[in-house]
Amino acid sequence: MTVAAAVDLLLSARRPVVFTGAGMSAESGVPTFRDDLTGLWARYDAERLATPEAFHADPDLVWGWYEWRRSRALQALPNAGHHSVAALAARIPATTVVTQNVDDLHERAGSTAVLHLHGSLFAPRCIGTPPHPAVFPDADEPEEGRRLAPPRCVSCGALVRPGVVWFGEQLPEDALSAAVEAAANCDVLLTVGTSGVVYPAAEIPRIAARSGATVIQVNPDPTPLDAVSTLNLRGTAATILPQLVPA
Ligand code: BJW
Repeated sequence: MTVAAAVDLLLSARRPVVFTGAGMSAESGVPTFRDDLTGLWARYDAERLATPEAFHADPDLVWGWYEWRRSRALQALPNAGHHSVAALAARIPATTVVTQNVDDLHERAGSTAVLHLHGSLFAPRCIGTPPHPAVFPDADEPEEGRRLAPPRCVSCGALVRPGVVWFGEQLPEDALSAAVEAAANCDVLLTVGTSGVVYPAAEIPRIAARSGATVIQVNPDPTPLDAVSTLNLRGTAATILPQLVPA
């Protein structure tokens, strides 16, 4: 299948799904999850920091890391790929956008009702029972990052934690079931910038493929999702997506 055929397929889709991972925001300057860490975090491994165990063992380290990432995400701007995703949904209102990203760049490009499978950097919550949202102050982050004690919940005094989904935690039930349903009922699924190795999110394109949808993948590198993709477009989100959704 050629890129031109992919454009026709995508723009004539009745219920497209766009499924995105960290590569979607890479050209906005947000490092991918599996890029080497920098600054104060250079000697740590992201997979080990993104766990409830790490937060309980060293809350200042983990909260500091998330505050550093939140400040980087705040400074970033949506790239041409995010704008193309929003443009697709403007052309085909039945489009569903499912993201594993914890930034808000899809929303800032104009996408609405984005399904966030792994939570958000901007929705901290208290670790008390039952979990409840928490207000937290804006930190003035140094370039290299810093250890930082998490704030305490004003209503119950428990620690505030990042509102993201860590390894071993349940994904938000509503977002996951809506994403599974959209994948099972879509005719085209566009997967962008994900390594496709973190479950259950990595099932989303596989569900679409099993249900008979055409899967188009955009990624500069091979991934395990190559096997379920009808078309593998080797390139970056900001260069390929504007070709798929011409202005
Ligand atoms: C570009 C680009 C450019 C670069 N343009 N592309 C089945 C099998 C095996 C294991 C499991 C399984 N089911 C569950 C598990 C365990 C685990 C898991 O999947 N582990 C695997 C690593 C082996 N899953 C879980 O623990 C999940 N929970 C769960 O299953 O709970 C079950 C449960 C049941 C009952 C009770 C309790 C629990 C939770 C997973 C949560 C993942 N969270 C993270 C962190 C979020 C917060 C944070 O950001 O800190 O989510 S991990 C991390 O990976 C993050 C990402 O969303 C996610 C996916 O990463 P992504 O987006 O694919 O990024 P990268 O960096 O991996 O890849 C970037 C890609 O972009 C690359 O391919 C590049 O080539 C490409 N690229 N530049 C386009 N410009």
